[in-house]
Amino acid sequence: MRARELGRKSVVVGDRVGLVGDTSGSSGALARIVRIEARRSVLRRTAEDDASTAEGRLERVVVANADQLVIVSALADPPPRTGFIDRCLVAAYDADIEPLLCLTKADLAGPEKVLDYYTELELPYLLIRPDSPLDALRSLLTGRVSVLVGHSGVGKSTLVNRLVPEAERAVGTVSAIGRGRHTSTSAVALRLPAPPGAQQDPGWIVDTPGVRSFGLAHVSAESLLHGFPDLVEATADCPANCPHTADEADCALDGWVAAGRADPRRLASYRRLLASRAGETDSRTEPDPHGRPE
Ligand SMILES: Nc1nc2c(ncn2[C@@H]2O[C@H](COP(=O)(O)OP(=O)(O)OP(=O)(O)O)[C@@H](O)[C@H]2O)c(=O)[nH]1
Ligand SMILES: [Mg+2]
Repeated sequence: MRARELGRKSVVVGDRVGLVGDTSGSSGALARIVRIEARRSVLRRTAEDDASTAEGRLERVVVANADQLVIVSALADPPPRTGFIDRCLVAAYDADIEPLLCLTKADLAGPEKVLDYYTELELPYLLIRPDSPLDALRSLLTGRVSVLVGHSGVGKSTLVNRLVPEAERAVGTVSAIGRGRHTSTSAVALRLPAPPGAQQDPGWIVDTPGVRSFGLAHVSAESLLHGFPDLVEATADCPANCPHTADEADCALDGWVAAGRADPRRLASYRRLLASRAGETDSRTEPDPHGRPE
């Protein structure tokens, strides 16, 4: 239980805490959390993008002390959404957490379209199918705290169950998505099993409930650009205080894309995020085959 002296400070998954009381862990043991250690990293998201409304500012800490953000996207059922992946990348760079793209359901569709969109980024990725060995993923998880994020139904808990068989995380049917049904309802950190004979800390994996959107109201307009390393270099030629929006005639990003140095879809995605933060467009009204927001 939380000690009263913590006040309103909330304890989140991944926090390292100080305990007093019976820390034996035996049945009926009672210990109190008296201290939350300084966090090495904080992954946040807001309910919406718009920082000018109370709801938009409502900030949630997804996980503390994560080293790696595993962005889980299915290649089909539900279809991948690069707008959502772009948002996760912005959040990862903002929190100084390394991103890893996990493309699941590779047995249902190919990754070409998604990978083509990210060719200019050195974004590490893995393809996952139900029968594929997980050695490459395991070695990227070793010794680190990794958090899985993604829409509902993309296979986060399925992956956790394969990595940590005794986790017994409930997995759902994809038909339930879009109706606000999420199979996982809270974030849970699980210690990864140590391979036989291994000396190294195997690391931790955090399963989270599916999110409909990844609001970025807490990220400044300037920091949004960090999620787009393929565009950053161009802005050196922008006028001072360039807002990088489409109506800014001297913004160097247009010339950069016209010269073929970055994918026009990436610039469009960056500008959609800028506009969405400014409250100009509502990302929820963008067309989506599943009627879900990015
Ligand atoms: N064909 C195929 N189906 C998969 C794969 N991975 C997961 N699934 C199926 O996708 C459905 C949803 O999987 P979950 O693991 O519950 O998804 P989740 O991301 O944890 O969903 P939430 O907890 O709601 O966020 C289940 O029926 C899984 O069996 C895969 O690689 N291929
Ligand atoms: Mg789940």
